[in-house]
Amino acid sequence: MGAFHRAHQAVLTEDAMLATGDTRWGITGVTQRSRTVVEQLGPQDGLFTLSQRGAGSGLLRVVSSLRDIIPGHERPQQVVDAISAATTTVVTLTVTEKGYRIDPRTRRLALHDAAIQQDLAGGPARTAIGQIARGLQGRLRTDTGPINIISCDNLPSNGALTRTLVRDFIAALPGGEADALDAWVRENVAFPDTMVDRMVPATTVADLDAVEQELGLRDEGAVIAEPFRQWVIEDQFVAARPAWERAGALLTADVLGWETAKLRLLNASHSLLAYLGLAAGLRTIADVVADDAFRTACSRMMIEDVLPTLDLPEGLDGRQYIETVLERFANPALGHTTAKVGNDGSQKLGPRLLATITAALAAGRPPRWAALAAAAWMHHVSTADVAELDDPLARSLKDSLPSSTNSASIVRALVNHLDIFTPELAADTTFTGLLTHWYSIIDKHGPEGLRKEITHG
Ligand code: CS2
Repeated sequence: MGAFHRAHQAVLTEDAMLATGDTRWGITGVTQRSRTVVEQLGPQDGLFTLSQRGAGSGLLRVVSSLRDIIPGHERPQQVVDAISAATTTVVTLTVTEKGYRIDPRTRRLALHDAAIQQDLAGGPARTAIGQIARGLQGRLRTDTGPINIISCDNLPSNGALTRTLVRDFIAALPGGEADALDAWVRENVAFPDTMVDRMVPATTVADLDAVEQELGLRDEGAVIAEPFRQWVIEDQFVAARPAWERAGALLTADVLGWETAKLRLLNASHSLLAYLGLAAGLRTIADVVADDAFRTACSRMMIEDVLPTLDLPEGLDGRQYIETVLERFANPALGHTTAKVGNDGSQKLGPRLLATITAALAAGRPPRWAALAAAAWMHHVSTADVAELDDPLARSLKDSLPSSTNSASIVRALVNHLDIFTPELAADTTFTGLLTHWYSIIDKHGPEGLRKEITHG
């Protein structure tokens, strides 16, 4: 029940109800780790304000689709029971890349993960995948019928991936539990792929104060978002759902093209700008894209490195998409920080950049700008202290760094971190050459040298 869910699926669900008059829907939100959201939203009956920032922002809006919130870490069984309930026919997931517990080398469920092992051993499940699998087990046992599980995270083929992870969990269950449940899941659970898009920065105290000024009430759960929003969902459901298409969602058989374009163009550029900004001491994405050289790097990455790798779906014009993305990044009112977008790099680099890099290398095109993104990330990893490095692999990344400050050694150490890069990429001298080139420019010549190299190099 983070800010992204509130500003995206909760709003589209309410809009679907408004458009159809079918007001039977309501959301039970779940928090994974902390009580903050429960404390913010509980006392205000789940109501929260959406404040849109930027051109076309309009009035504040109070959203009312959230009915209940479960603090998942305190009452994990209640989460499982909610997934099993006959009244639940949709579960959406916004748990970020790391919330899926993927083994990066196999792209399967990380069965060695301590929390997954605990969930498999019985007792109330605490991981998202464990809770879903246990919830489905409850549905089979109590005959509550089919359900749609909808991943809304920025991962390639997020629906198929979620299905694989849930089935991996089920296959690892002890005794005779696995087979019957797996067969039931195959028949009764849909895992549509989705592409979700809306930039939602973390709400600050200043944002809450601004909302209070305008609303005349203190809303502890207010969320800030850009006016733009998009949801493309694979039209593959097995149970009732809100009429999101009436709220502007696109239901289609081909989500892959949309999803790939968004991850490789928008999210990859976002990461590039975040690490360039962190290297140059810039606070927000809008500050970075306002810098001519950095904007050039971002636009050239999309046009030269990414666009040739894409198979665009009908209705998506690549050049126009790129222009819109750059305009959205430039939104000065959003305050999306480079620190926030730059967090969890170890989880984001793979889905956002590596397919582009691999495809460009295979086609004989040096992925110059995508390599800059990875090199700038490496610079962030090697210069931020461990507490500042907001990443589940922070400790392991720091431990893998050499004692020398030589650019080539640092690049070699990080590119050989095989939870992030593939052995093929680590061994590719065109790629490692580009990484070392960019890394040493950032390291030796600072932001000014980097701007010069981008512009004239
Ligand atoms: C961002 C995304 O924080 C990040 O990593 O790139 O959250 C981005 O804002 C959304 O995917 C936009 O839809």
